[in-house]
Amino acid sequence: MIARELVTLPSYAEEVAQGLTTQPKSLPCKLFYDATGSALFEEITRLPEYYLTRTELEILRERADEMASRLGTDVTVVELGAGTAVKTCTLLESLSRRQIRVRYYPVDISRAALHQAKERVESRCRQILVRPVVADFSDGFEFLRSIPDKKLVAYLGSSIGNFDPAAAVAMLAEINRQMTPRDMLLLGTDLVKAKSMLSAAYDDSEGVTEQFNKNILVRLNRELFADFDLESFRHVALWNPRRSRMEIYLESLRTQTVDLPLLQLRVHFAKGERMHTENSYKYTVATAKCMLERSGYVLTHTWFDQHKWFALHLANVQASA
Ligand code: AVI
Repeated sequence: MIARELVTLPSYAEEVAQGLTTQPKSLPCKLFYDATGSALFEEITRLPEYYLTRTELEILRERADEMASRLGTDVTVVELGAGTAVKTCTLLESLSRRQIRVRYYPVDISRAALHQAKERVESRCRQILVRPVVADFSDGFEFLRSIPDKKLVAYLGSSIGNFDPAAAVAMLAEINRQMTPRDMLLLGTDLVKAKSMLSAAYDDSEGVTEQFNKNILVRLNRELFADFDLESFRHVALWNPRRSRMEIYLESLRTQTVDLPLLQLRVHFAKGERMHTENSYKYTVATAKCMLERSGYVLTHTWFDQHKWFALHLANVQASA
């Protein structure tokens, strides 16, 4: 017996209840990222099948000088969702060869990750001034206004791909509203490619992505006292060419009932029923350009890796009419 009145419900409780009582069932992908989920995602980025992270890093390494020359001087780098700042170092180093002082504002929800980011960048490049910003993007992007210099706002890692197109445009437009006409955006998008390669990236042979996906259930068991049986669900990753996205599900392997006492819910799953947990949109240059234009930017340049698996787009803020 759980005394409900003594337990504070997590902020996501309402969303979970909604997702489990609507057909088809779903769970919000933001639930992936507790401490275990973040560590599992780090592991995913090192998997041979998950080409995204290393390919983006390759572009940044090979094109950093070219990027720096396009950015001009006196630019401050603000990286949204910076994590431990593994990717940005090379670009910061190239910038610091061109200007006396480079300022770097890594922005993340995780204080621990930001601490590591500061240590990493400062140890590699002494002339870079690191100013970590702890922020939750669901509270908006007003903190960008308090950074006075000409800014490069970097949003890397294909994180934009986890938003549906309308939400992606809304978010990029919100960022845009906090930018000045001399600021720029550097956006990383994964590109449309062969189904076999995409499927492998989201259903790796070691089962790390499966563990990452099921970690949502582990979290609901721990935080909502739910009784999901992990063995009774399987990880499913499907390419949807019509919507240009990978779709991630947890599929029920049997007819079963799950209790979520804190939500006063008993949820029935049919055998083979799929619960949606994440989308990962894949872009072409044309669809990325369109998304940027609809959000108030002008695409000025796109860099690719040698196979054209991933793209980094540089965009200016559209001049207002
Ligand atoms: C964080 N995001 C960009 C990852 C992606 O590729 O969409 C999340 C992920 N989901 C499964 N594998 C990786």
